[in-house]
Parts: sequence; structure tokens; C-alpha cells
Amino acid sequence: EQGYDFRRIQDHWLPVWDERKPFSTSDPDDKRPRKYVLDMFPYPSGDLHMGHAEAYALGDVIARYWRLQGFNVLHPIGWDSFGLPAEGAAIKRGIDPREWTYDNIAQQRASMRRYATSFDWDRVIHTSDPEYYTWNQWLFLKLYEKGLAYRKASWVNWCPFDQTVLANEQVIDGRCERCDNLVVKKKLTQWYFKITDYADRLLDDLNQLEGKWPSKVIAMQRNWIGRSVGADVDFVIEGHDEKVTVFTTRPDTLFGATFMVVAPDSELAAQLAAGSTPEVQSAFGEYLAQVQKSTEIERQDTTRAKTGIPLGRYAINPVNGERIPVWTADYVLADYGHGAVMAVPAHDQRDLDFARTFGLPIRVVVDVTAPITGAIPVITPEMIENPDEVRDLASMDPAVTGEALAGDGRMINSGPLDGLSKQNAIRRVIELLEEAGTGRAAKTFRLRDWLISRQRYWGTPIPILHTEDGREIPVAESALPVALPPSQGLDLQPKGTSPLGAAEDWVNVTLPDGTPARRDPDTMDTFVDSSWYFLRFLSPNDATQAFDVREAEKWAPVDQYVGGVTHAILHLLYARFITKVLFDLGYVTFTEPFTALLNQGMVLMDGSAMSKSRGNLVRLSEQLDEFGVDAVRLTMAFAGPPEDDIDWADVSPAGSAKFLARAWRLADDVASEPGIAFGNGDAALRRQTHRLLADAPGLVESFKFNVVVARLMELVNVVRKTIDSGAGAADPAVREASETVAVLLSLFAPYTAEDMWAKLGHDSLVALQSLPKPDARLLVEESVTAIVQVDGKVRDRLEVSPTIDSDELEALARASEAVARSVGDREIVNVIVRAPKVVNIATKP
Ligand code: ANZ
Repeated sequence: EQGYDFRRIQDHWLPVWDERKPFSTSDPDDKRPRKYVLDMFPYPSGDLHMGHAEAYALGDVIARYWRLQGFNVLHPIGWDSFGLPAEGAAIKRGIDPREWTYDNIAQQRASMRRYATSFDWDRVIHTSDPEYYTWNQWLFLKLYEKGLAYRKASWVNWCPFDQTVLANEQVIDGRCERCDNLVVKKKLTQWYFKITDYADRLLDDLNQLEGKWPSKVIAMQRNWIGRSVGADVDFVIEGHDEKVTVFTTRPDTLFGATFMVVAPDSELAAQLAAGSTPEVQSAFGEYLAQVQKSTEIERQDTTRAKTGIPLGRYAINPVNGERIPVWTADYVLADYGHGAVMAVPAHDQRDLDFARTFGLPIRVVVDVTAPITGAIPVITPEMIENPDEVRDLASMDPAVTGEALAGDGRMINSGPLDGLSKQNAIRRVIELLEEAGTGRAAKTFRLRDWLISRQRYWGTPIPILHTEDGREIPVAESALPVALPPSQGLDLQPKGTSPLGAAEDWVNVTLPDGTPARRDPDTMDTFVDSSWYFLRFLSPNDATQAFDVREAEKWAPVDQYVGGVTHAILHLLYARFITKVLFDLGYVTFTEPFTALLNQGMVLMDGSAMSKSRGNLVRLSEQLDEFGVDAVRLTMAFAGPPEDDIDWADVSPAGSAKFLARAWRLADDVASEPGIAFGNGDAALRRQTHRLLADAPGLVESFKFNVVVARLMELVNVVRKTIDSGAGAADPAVREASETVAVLLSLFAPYTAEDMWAKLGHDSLVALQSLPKPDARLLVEESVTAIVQVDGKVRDRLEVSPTIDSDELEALARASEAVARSVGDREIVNVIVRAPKVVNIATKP
């Protein structure tokens, strides 16, 4: 494109922005209202890629938009720079993880700058800097003081390949989310954050986010937290001192409990087996060993044949005194509810499968054929196919059909509950249990406590000391940070224990009273780092505190968060949890960190995710070199709704570059001077400009960036036509339209827009303009003149909307008095309508 040289434009404007800092947020006297727009910060793995380019282009549209709307917009960037890949690279190359990390950061930072994202470069943070992780340690200590950080031995997810524990959230379908290897269970003493204390709030507060977060993400969070409501029921076990409590969502079926099952890997199972016969003890030992070899996926697979063994013990049903056998089986999980269930085979499919496998009794206690007023009847596909079939309970015997009766109905074989509906029976039995002191209403969550310790080097050291007699001593706040020692001389190879344990000089300490102690050798999950980073951006250089409460008051919570849907559960849940903890501790005044969330899609190539191994990798740097930053950014915004994936094979950065050149050239041809009054300009062009100004805010705020780009393209075409049509170049409407193009284009193509603005004669920066308000008078719909002919003669002219349809126009024509006079009493034989311009009426002569 003649004249338009993106390289020259980029080279010109980058230093200007560096010098003028239009995106700085450091002026304490800035009176503009504030907005906090945050992109999820990157992990420094190599250079920026196409996925980054998309995310940061879209986030920047939003940040730049609010600036044009007169806001002081905080749009910060930093690096999530602790974590495993740095360690892997360090092992492979025999270097310090720091080296790899900070080299990559430098590279990404340079790319990010060139990408012209409107970040405030004075607020950069790196989570691997001691200046940052000091406050991770502070946060840990705050949770520790509150009893929200604790250590326990339990069965944890262990990745045999990465040789590290994983949080439940990091196990996807039984595999390590990072390396895809099967995860096994290992009993280890680990640190946990007590996120389960916040389960109800994490769930209930999702209601506040409805409509502001993608509904899919809200649903995933709800499902992850997984609240089940029901009752705890206490059973006495013969010869066992402590009562055994089970959690059930169906306490109404208590009279149908015919056996009890405890998880084989629970403490309780071991105790019950130990108190049983030598035969049971040895059978139990074998069974447990077998269970521990199976994976989580196998255990939760409902189609797998049921296994289990009787423990030779009996439990007493608290409502009817019935003696039921206690079994152990691996379909019962140790870490859900109380790790034990009352088995009701007639009404629970897993229990039924188990009972049928081992010949245990099955007792129906809900007549699912009995009608329930006010309840939605259970309709099965069979009933729809065969509506006349009489439903009779005897024919539905689960022992015969193998189908548990899960539906609603009326209680039978249940003493005081007989005749009640499910809901009423649940209420009644809980009353009875509470009166007898043998049970109570209860709920259980799928959410587990957050396992935060990692046996790896490149992370935040846990600020706890251990004495030989087993005491935990938190490091004093004033002694923070517990600095990560150099990796030199440490074996970083994964081996199941932290490399820091071998850093003798570091790990051994002496308490003030002379007692020797050892530092905790584990480091924190990097999700701890990212759980509060949005607050550190508010006072990134504050050496005295994690964040300044007054700054948080001013800026937080984040108004708009932008990032990938891959973080729909983990990161967002942890950040929500830590925010609530900080709220409870009085450090913040809000309970949700991210008011609104936008999940951008992925950038694909030929329909699939890009990867080196697939050979379909598109290199961002090559795209930027070939088409320029603005063309790539514009392509990202123009590709479609931001939530959708972009297939790079289907879009055209070359086309974007062409459009940019076309827009930019308008500025060359505008003949009027800045400051000219627009009032006398071409009315049609002005109307188009003002309609875009009127629509743009709604479009941007609903993330329809692609529509704004399309509308800009239309406007550019019309301005070009007006200029080329002769005297147009001096028309004030041409300047008005061209300035509007520059201002709105600054959302997507900041270099081109800035250059255009300067060429239009302005000294100010386009990035700091305010979006002009549309003139309401120009928004009223224009009209066109339709001609009505009768037998070839013009009889009337009608002012109509340009979008009028044929039927409507014909009706108006027929209703015209002039037309009626001209037609007289002749018969109309034909009407041809070309909306909105012409109506031709033919009559029978
Ligand atoms: C008796 C019963 C009868 C049950 C019935 C269900 C249907 P959700 O909805 O997923 O929370 N359960 C309790 N603890 C368990 C554990 N540790 N491992 C495996 N299963 C466990 O499931 C709650 C139901 O799952 C509970 O209600 C219990 O079975 C079982 F007709 O109790 B129910």
C-alpha cells in the first residue's frame, strides 16, 4: 500500500508512548472515575504466541474503550513466573531456573511492548521476585493464624512423572493436567488451605456474578463445589466404641438400609477390620492392597464390577434397631461425606449392583407408582412409548430388574414414615433423628481442601519451622521473606521430596532459645501466587505490605477480567476464596475479586489447536513482521465474537492491513483544518458517523468488537466515496467522519489510529481522546421519496423509511388520495412495488 508503512509507523509511535506515558495511572490527583481492566497474566514460557496475541488484543479493546469514555483505566501486566517448566528447563540445560525465567520475561516483555497493549509499565510484577513472594508468605501466615492453613497426612494425588502432588483441580479424568500421566494415590503429610470452610459462600456468591460471568463458568464452579443436602445419621457398631456417621441425601429411605459400606482406605475400615477375626484381617489387607493399585478413574467407573468384603461387624439402624452387616467396598470414597454409607439397594443403583453381586437383602421403601400431588411424576421413555402399560410395583422389583427405584412416591415399609411423600419423609425422619439425638440435617460438598505444598524448588518457600519434637513454628512476619536459596549445588531432579531439604545451610536454623529446627522444605502451589496478584498491582512497589488497603479501596475489585476458559475452575475459585479470606480479615471491602469476566476463545489453525508436533504452528513474530501489529490485532477483533475460537486459516491479516491502509489514507485527503464546526457537513455522511458513535458503546460493552470493526469499514468506504466525488474533501463531515474513524480505530489498531490522528493535524494522542457524543438530531431516521405511478404517470410522492417493505409501501400507495382520484372507478389489475423507491399501478382501461 502506497504510503502506509506499518514499520515506520510502529517505530515512530512506540518511543512517543514511552515518553508521554498515556497509560500511566500514577497521578494521585487524577480526577477521572476509575476502571480496573485486567488480563490474566502470562506464564513466561518462551515468546508470546498467537493465543497471547488474541487475549491481549481483546483485553486492550476494553481498556482503551473505557479510556475514551473518560475513565482512568488501570491496565497492568506482570508475570506468573514460578512453576515447573522453569525447573524442567533448568534441569535439562544445567542452569538456574531464574535464568530461564527472567530471559523469557525479557523476551515477552519486549514483544508485549511492541504489541502496543496499553499497559501501565510502572506496575510490572513478577511472582518469582522476593518482593512479591514475601507477601505470599505473609498471606500463608495470615491463613495459618486463622486456622485456615494446616498440615495433615492423607491420601493425595501423586503424579509419578512430575514426582509431585497435585490438587484435585489439577487431576483431569484421572490424569495429571500437565503431563497427562495417570495419577496415583500416595499417603503424605501436606499443607492445605481450608477452602471448604468457604464452600457455601463460594457457591452462594456466584449468584452475584450471574449475567457478568459466562454462564458456563458459573455452572462449572457450582458443579465443582458440588453441594449435596441431606442428613447425617449415626449408627452404633457392635463392639466399637465410637458411633459411625453416614451422610445421605435420602434419609427418607433409612428403613430400606440393609447393610453399611465403609471406604477401604478409611481409618474406620482399618479399625473395624482390626477388631474382627484374623480371616477378616487378612482378607482386608489383601483387598486394601488391591484397591490401592486401582486408579481414581477405575474406582469411580460405575460400570465396573463391584468388589468388596464383609468386615464381620454389625451396625444398628437408629430408627428401627435393625442389625445390618458392615462391608467395605471401593465404590465408597474415603474423602467424601464421612467415608461410609448406609446402603439402600432398592433405591440407589450402586448399592443395588453391590447387593446383587453379593446376595445382600433388598427392601423397597418407596412406592414409586403412588401418585404424589404437587410433585412432578416420573416419566420414563418406556411410559411414553407404552402409555397404557399399568405401572405396578411388583413388576418393578429391583432385585429382579436390576434397576434401582430412584423416583418419588409414597413411603412403605417405613413405620412412622408410611404414606409420606419423599420430601415430607425427609423432613419427618430428620425430626425423628434429631429428637433421638441420632442424626441431623447436613450437607456435604464435593470441594476438598486446597493442597498447596509442592515438593519442588521453583516456588515460594513455606514460612514454617519444624522442631524435632514436632512443633510448627511460623516464621515471624518481620523475618520475611524466607528467601529461596540459590539452586546451585541442589539436585532439582524430581524425586518425591523437596530439593530444598538438601540445602543444609538454608534448611537448618536455630530458634532464639537455642532449639534446633528445620525449615519446611516445600514450596507453595503457584496458584497461591495468582490468587491475589490483582491486588499487588495496586501498590506494586510497596515494601511494607502486600497491598495498600486505600489503593484497593480506590481500584478494586477488577471491573473486567479477561482470560482463557482453561481457568474456569482452578484459578478463579482460588482467587475468589482468598478474596473472601481477605475480606474476613478486614483487608478488602468486597467479597468477589472479578466483577465481570470475558473468556476469549482459542486461536486454531485448520480446525485444530496449534502445536509444533502437529506442524500447524503459526508464529506470532512472523505474522507481526509480515502484516504489522495493528493488522494482527485488528484480525483478532474482527474474527468474530471473542468467545469463539479463531481459525487462523479462515481469517485475513492481509485484508486487515489493506483496510488499515485505506483508513489511514483518508487523513491525507481531508482538506479542512482541525477545529472546524461540523454542523454544515453532508447530512447523510454525518448521520452515518453519528449512528456509529451512538451504537459503538453498546457494541463494545457487549463485546461485539467484530461488529464495530465492520461498521468502521463501512464508514471508511463512504468517506472515501465522498472525497472522491469531487468537492467532498473540504466537507466538514469528511473531517468529522475521519476523526471518528481514527478515534474508534484506536481500540483495535493503536499505531495506525495514532498516526492518522496526527496526520489530521492534532498534537494530542488519539488514545486519550474522548469518544464524541452522538448528536441526537442526526439519529432520527432519514426518509426517502417513493414515487407512485398510475398507468405510467406519476400521481404522488411519499416520504417513507428507507427500510420500508413492499407490502407496507403498496398499502401506503393505495391509501393515497391522489392515487385514488386518478384510479377512479377503474379496476386495478396489477401493482408492481420496488421498495422503497417506486410503486407502479396498472388499471383495466
Ligand atoms: C442412602 C441413599 C439412598 C443414597 C438412596 C442415595 C440414594 P451425592 O448426591 O453425590 O452427594 N455416599 C455418601 N458418602 C459416600 C461416599 N463417601 N462414597 C460414595 N458414596 C457416598 O451423593 C450422596 C449419596 O452418595 C448419599 O446418599 C450416599 O448414598 C452416597 F436411595 O445414602 B445415599
